[in-house]
Amino acid sequence: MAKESEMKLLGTPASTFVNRVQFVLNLKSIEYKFIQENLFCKSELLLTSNPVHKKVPVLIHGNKPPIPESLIIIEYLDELYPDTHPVLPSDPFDRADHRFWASYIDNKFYPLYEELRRSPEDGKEAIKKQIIEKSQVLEEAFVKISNGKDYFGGDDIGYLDVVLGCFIGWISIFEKLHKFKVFDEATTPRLQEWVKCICSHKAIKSNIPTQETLTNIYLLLQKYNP
Ligand SMILES: N[C@@H](CCC(=O)N[C@@H](CS)C(=O)NCC(=O)O)C(=O)O
Repeated sequence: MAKESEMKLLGTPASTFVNRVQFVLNLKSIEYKFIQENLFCKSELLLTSNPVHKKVPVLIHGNKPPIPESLIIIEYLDELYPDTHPVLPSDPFDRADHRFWASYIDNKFYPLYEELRRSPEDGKEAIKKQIIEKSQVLEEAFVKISNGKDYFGGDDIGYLDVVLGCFIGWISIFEKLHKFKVFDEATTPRLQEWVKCICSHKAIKSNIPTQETLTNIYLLLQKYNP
């Protein structure tokens, strides 16, 4: 029988969506057991814990049924431990606004990277242009939400910082491999500074996969899932 309070996280160390959950577990100083998955040969535990999507992350908290989907896990943890480093804002309007931008990041911004990876050469420039346009939209959101501070969350990391922050490693790989700049001094100066703050934050840096790991995964994806 699992202990009532034991936290288990099913994931892979180089998964962005898993990393964002790890960031929140770190911020809240929650101890957890990491159960490593092989996404090329999924375990019975993953298939039965997330039968609908069969994806990581999945959180298993004690004897409760498993919780899939990174944003749902993060909100669960935030409600469970509201007093230790809350990540969502307390004001209902601000919470709605942060959820809007989280949905924009997951459904409009990040999917373009997968499109870029899979696109034939002659389609890549148009996708890069869309990524840059969307990064400018995010810059405007950052300026409005951060209110002159270092993070979307203000003085310290909040919900949107972990939601977008988990993609920093991949963004940098795409910049190198596809020779373009997503966040830069001229077009997104505030987000460029934000990237530096995120990468050096103690709750974040230990769970950002290395550039070498991500490059190897990129090459594997190109080979087995082009
Ligand atoms: N919307 C999901 C996305 C999760 C996701 O795409 N996970 C990837 C790893 S980064 C996965 O498990 N992929 C395996 C597959 O697609 O079969 C979330 O936010 O948790």
